[in-house]
Amino acid sequence: MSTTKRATPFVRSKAVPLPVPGQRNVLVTSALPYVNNEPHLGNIIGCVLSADAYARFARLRGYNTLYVCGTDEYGTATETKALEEGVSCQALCDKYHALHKSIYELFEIDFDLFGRTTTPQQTTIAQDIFNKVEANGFVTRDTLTQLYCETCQRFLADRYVEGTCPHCKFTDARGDQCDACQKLLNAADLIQPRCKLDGSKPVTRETTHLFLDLPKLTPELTEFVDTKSALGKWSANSIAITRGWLKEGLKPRCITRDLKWGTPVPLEGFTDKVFYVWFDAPIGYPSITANLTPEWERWWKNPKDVQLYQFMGKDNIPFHTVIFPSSLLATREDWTLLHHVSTTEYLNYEGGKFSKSRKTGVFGSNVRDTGIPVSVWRYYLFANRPETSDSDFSWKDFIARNNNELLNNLGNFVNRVVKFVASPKYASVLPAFEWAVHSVDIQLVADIDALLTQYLDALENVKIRHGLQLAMAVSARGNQYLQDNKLDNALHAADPKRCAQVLGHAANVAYLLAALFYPYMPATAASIARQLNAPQPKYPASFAAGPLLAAESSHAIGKPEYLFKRIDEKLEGEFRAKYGGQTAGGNSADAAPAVDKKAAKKAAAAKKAADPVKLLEKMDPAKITPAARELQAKVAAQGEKVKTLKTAKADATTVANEVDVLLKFKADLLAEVQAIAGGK
Ligand code: B3M
Ligand code: ZN
Repeated sequence: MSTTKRATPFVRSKAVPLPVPGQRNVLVTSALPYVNNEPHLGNIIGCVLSADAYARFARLRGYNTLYVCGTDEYGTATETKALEEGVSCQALCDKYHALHKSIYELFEIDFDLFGRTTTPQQTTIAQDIFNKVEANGFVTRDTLTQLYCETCQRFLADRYVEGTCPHCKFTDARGDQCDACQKLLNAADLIQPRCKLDGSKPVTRETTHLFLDLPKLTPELTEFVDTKSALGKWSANSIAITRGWLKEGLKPRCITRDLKWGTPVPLEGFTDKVFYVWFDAPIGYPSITANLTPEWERWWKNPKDVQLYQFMGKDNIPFHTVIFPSSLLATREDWTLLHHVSTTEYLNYEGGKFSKSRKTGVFGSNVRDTGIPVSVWRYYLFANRPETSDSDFSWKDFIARNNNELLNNLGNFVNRVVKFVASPKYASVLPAFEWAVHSVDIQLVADIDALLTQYLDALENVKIRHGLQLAMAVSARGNQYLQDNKLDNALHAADPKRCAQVLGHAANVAYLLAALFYPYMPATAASIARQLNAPQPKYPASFAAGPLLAAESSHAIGKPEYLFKRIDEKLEGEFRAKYGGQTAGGNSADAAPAVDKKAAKKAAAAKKAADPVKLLEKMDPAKITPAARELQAKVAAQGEKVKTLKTAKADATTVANEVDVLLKFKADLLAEVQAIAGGK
């Protein structure tokens, strides 16, 4: 069903881009995906695809642009998955790195390099950063008590421990969270803990770890946030989450782990430990660049000339706005620090969650299997990019957007123009014409110019979804122009001069569309340029300034191609049946085992019954005591705090402590509510 050829006339130079002083130099990164899964549509729009649109825009604008990404390969996530699949960590990383790479190739993500974090460059740079941070006095030590399995001879990360939940006594609680009562746990608090790997009973052991002294770095980090968040126009949620962390007060952050699979710590007494992934992973950005060019420091230690744009899901924010900048500041070197952070919320699938195990949702390789061209997928994901709130993938909407927007608007416009020129009366030669002399043409040019200005402004500010709407508006304006001026054989017969004018303006709009859609649908843009037999389009400073194509002399065009094809609405049901989603019989999420459903319902009911906030809401307001009101406010505030910490992926201990405070407030409130009900 593929209609747009992938061959692109927009061939990039193979030379590694480098920043040039005095020019605009843009360094683009997207969050490094873990190597333990196959990415789904939500993952794809959440980082690599969004960054790709911006990087393509920046290149087309003529900025020196470098876009790097790669797989995040160290840490427990990899170890766990390798155990599960019964392979070595290295083999697991190789497998998933290749999988990610092929999916991003399918999606036409134009990285300068899609690398990985398990390279010698990573070790060198991470250890070098650490050594400087340590020499400058920003590393502290602390001794923790952790579970140790004597059979495995290793400290057990929380997720390697199971046991009885201290809160609800569920016997299969995980070390980091209880699936029955949902409470966050510390593995050390489990009753009768057991090692998940061999079932034996772990012992407690003391272990000394290294900490990044965030309290000491707070003043300069605050200054960095104050200046950069305004300058780089950070998204509202990234500012809120970062300020939340600062307000809360930064605590020393543990940067080492008792693991094998990671970058070794180069400090006497700690050489059997590795760096914690979240200290190590962001260093992947410079180290991947170092895998591309020995001149990587020209990008990464050059804040005067380079602006760093980082793309990620919102749960990654504090690691990029707090932890990583702190590590870099503590080196006392002049690093290129975050300029603009672009974050996404979550993409849902048919009103539910993507889930590999439940076979719900579209994953990378499914996209290939559908045979629907990647341009359509890219378009849909950008049009529904969860920029300011969660959004939803639905097959109905997907098909409708293809048929109504891509095919009827953009495809129709370009096809009408090219086909008309290709017809025998013009024999594929766009005639010379007068530019913007007729009042109707002057208006068209002015309207498109205004849209172009807005489009450039939107993309400069990384408003990716809005930029796409504006590109579509240009196409719609083109269609309206063709309709108003009745481009057809009769016009050609009656007034060849006017006909050439209409065609000339329309062809120029089509050519501009190739530039406007290039960041979003590169294959589509390439097809438009090919059909017009024109070189890679650039963004003109102004559309009104003069035509991009033809005018004074005639111009031979290429062969018409169909940009898009109709997708039969009947396929909606078929796709749902195949990839999950709401069917007449109900939501596929309901396909979960009935026992699960029952247990979950029971747990929810029990929770509700004991929820003092709900009880309070049902009460006669006149009876509610000031003490109850006060506790109610405390519960609400503390609930918010816990929510923020969880979204920000604060460490488990911090969250657990705050959850305890919340539970205490709730218990107090429940007692108060019961007292009121009992007629105190
Ligand atoms: N791998 C987490 C994630 O994929 C992590 C991002 C690292 S970015 C340096 O959500
Ligand atoms: Zn529990």
